[in-house]
Amino acid sequence: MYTLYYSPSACSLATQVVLHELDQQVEIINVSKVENFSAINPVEAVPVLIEQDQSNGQSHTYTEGAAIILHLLDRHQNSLLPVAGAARNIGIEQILFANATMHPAYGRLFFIAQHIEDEAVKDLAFKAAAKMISTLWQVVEQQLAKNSEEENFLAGEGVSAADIMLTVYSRWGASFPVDISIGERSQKMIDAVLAMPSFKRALAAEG
Ligand SMILES: N[C@@H](CCC(=O)N[C@@H](CS)C(=O)NCC(=O)O)C(=O)O
Repeated sequence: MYTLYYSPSACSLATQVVLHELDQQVEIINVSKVENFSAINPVEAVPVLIEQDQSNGQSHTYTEGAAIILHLLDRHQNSLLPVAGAARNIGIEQILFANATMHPAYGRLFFIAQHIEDEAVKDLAFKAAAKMISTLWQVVEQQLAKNSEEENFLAGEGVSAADIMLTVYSRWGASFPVDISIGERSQKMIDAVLAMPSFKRALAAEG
């Protein structure tokens, strides 16, 4: 049994989608309703996952989105990450690309909106951040182009964990006055993930 701390539409949405794909029960808790979240995660960031061992009642707290997802994929049988070989390495690389490269690039948009007051500076900063994000989507486009049109996902056959993570981040651009260019194959991958019942269920659960 899992408990997931989330913020609506944040990166924690990807963790919830993965849990649904793995057919795992999860209780989700909105951090805005938690009084002392820093006691749970001193970084004060979601996702935080609590895993409860039913046999002995002990629980373990996991933080850092990529580590949480890799832990879940290790623990439960799945098709979101190839089990071995070069394909697995690519799948892990893509998860880390999503978490450590694309997520921080989008994170700049939130930072600019919150911390830069001068409108001209803000505009310049938004443009520079959007340019970087568009460059990263080109990298995604090139990775997708290595596969056939039918297998238009980042780690070969079928939707991978990295596809889910990138799809969650792709939704953030609409909240800012920026033009982000997403290639055709990347958009096709995003649309396929958005159409997954697990994605719709996770969004509905967040309300
Ligand atoms: N390195 C962390 C970063 C997570 C992160 O930035 N989460 C954002 C939401 S997408 C958050 O909770 N931000 C709130 C804050 O930093 O105060 C991870 O990958 O889990």
